[in-house]
Amino acid sequence: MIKPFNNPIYITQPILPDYKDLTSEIRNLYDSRMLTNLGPYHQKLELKLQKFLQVKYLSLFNNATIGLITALKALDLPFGSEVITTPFTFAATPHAIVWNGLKPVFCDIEPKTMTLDPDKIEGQISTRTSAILGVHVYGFPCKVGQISSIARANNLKVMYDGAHAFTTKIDQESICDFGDITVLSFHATKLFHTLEGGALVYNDPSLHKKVKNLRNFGIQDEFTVTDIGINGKLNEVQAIFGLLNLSLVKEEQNKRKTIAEIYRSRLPQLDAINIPEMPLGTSDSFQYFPILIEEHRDLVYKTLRDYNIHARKYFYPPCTEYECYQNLGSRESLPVTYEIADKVLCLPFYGALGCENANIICDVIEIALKKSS
Ligand code: T4K
Repeated sequence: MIKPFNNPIYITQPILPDYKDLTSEIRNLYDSRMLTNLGPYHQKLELKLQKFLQVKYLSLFNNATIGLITALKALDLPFGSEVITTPFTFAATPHAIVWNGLKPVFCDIEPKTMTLDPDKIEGQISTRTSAILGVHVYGFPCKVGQISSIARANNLKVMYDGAHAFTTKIDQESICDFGDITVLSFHATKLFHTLEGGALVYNDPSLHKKVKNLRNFGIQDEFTVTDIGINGKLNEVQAIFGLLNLSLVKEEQNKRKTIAEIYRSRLPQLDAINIPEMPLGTSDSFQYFPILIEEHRDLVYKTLRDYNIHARKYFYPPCTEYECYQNLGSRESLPVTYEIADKVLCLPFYGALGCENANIICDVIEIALKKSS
């Protein structure tokens, strides 16, 4: 008989650097007393990440939300203009639009990748539209080619929220190469993290100057402020964690791959369960493991919780159910979003989970679905 876990099994568990390595770097920090304001660890991490992801420009931020807000500001979109985005995302995505005095226009997603449906974007474009903000949800890439064509034809900027897509690639090319700016999250719940943190990635050198300036209050030098900037700086302790964690990412991904194989081999045997597949030619970031459950998602969620397994309904409800966005979409106008949000469940997914626990999670899901029949 399967017993509930004594300690909770969460959706994720952060990787952590070797304690001795960490303290030796912290010792250096004590000696230098340079704790923040784009210090040497910060600079080193920016360069390392640029190389690791093979991207042209990367600017670190203190979290992805401030990164999103700054990226939209850097694109210089007309105040009050409309940004087409997905309601199937974390609250930070539309919030960043509104924090810039812009209006989110929610467009439905397509069922395979759960990202913005390009065929529905055009119907949402008006004379007030200034940008498209797609989300590579769970690391599934948006249909970047089609979105680029639509943007080009309508003179729109394109931004991507790549909070879940740290190493996602399309045909060997980093997902961050597409669109004007991509935002990454390095929150503790992410595959690669700096406790809290994030980055903006882009190819345009003029954006680089602008982003760096906005990140540091718009300060040019000791006596000159040229932009209404923000404090988006990542501190040196976070940068140290980042440098040490970066060397653990590959191993963590391999462990997650093994867990994904267990889920993939066992769960599709259950009639109610579908596992979304990454499109051909794309490589997974192994950030989340979403499954879609017909009819009985909430029963599975609750049964897992009875066994102290904390799967998460990311992203239920859709953003259009939040009080602040209620007038901006509904089940009728966003049918695919609502259908996916009703079925989705993200399973615990981290290296230290181990094969045995992954199998127990599958057993409990089986038990839940038996109850339903
Ligand atoms: N765009 C998208 C698409 C996003 O998903 C997010 C964030 C953002 C933008 C904004 O990125 P940031 O500004 O945060 O960089 C979590 C994360 O806080 C959030 O970063 C993430 N997406 C979102 C999907 O998940 P919660 O409220 O679900 O987190 P919480 O505290 O319930 O954590 C989940 C589980 O992780 C816990 O049950 C236990 C475990 N955990 C968590 C933390 C914080 C740990 O083991 N250790 C920890 O330190 O939002």
